[in-house]
Amino acid sequence: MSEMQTIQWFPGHMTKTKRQIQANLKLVDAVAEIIDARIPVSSRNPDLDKLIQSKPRVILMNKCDMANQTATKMWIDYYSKQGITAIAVDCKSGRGLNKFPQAVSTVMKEKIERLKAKGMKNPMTRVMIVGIPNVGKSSFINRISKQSRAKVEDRPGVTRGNQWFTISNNLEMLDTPGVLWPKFDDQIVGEHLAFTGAVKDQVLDVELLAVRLLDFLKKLKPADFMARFKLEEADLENNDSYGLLQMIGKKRGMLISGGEIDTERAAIMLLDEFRAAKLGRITVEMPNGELR
Ligand SMILES: Nc1nc2c(ncn2[C@@H]2O[C@H](COP(=O)(O)OP(=O)(O)OP(=O)(O)O)[C@@H](O)[C@H]2O)c(=O)[nH]1
Ligand SMILES: [Mg+2]
Repeated sequence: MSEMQTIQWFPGHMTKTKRQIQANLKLVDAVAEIIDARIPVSSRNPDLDKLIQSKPRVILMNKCDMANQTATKMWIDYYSKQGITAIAVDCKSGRGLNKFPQAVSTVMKEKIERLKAKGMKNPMTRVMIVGIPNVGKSSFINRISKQSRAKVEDRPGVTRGNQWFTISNNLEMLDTPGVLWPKFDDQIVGEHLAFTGAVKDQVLDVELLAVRLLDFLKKLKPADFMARFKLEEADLENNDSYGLLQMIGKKRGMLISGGEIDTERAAIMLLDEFRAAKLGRITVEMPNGELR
């Protein structure tokens, strides 16, 4: 069980988290915001912009190995047009992380130039990581620290209690990420977080969630999904999503006594396979909002 499944966000907890992040923000020059490349809207914290204000930021579109490559490119383009630097990363394998130091330099350019003009030779940039639960914050820290053979050092006096990773001779990272809440007051956001496994299943009816996922897959028609369950276009047209769930359960031989289809088991299987990207590399949210 991961840490995120035990996190309960309640107003007092949110206030405390906000304060901690605000305190840590004072120690850093920039923020690395980790989001899930499959749900770039739903995996962002609604209050982050207000929290970090004008601090330079790099968006890390994590889990890009499970997202649609074209969609990820569209998102990076979309951010770029708004003047936001975003990079696609896969913190499980480490792919894309080599672009991180350059991305930080890009967002820090003005400040670094100002400091250099004042005579500072090699100004240090300190970065902190923020993101919602389960988005890959720890994986990112583990990966980037291994790649840069980082030392973990305690710096009493400068930042009591905080540890820093040295990424390069001018880049350091705070090793404690800021865990933020998602926008859970929006129903669609809640569903998308549940599709990807960012929120626990117990809070949602698993069959209902599978039906909502099938509503989405029916429109998108991903080739891997169709092939995996040997579905034809006509199957999608002639069945509602619950009918489709029954069909999928039947194809997998998920029956209960009396020959009835075990739709609960089928729902769990479908969600598991979606979360493991076995139904294809699927991005649920697009910059133009088409899929919402
Ligand atoms: N496929 C894939 N899985 C990833 C990636 N990054 C993280 N994961 C997986 O996502 C899960 C959560 O990753 P963590 O690094 O623990 O996420 P976290 O943000 O630290 O989570 P909390 O500490 O619970 O808030 C783990 O099972 C990771 O293996 C990625 O880029 N690709
Ligand atoms: Mg973690």
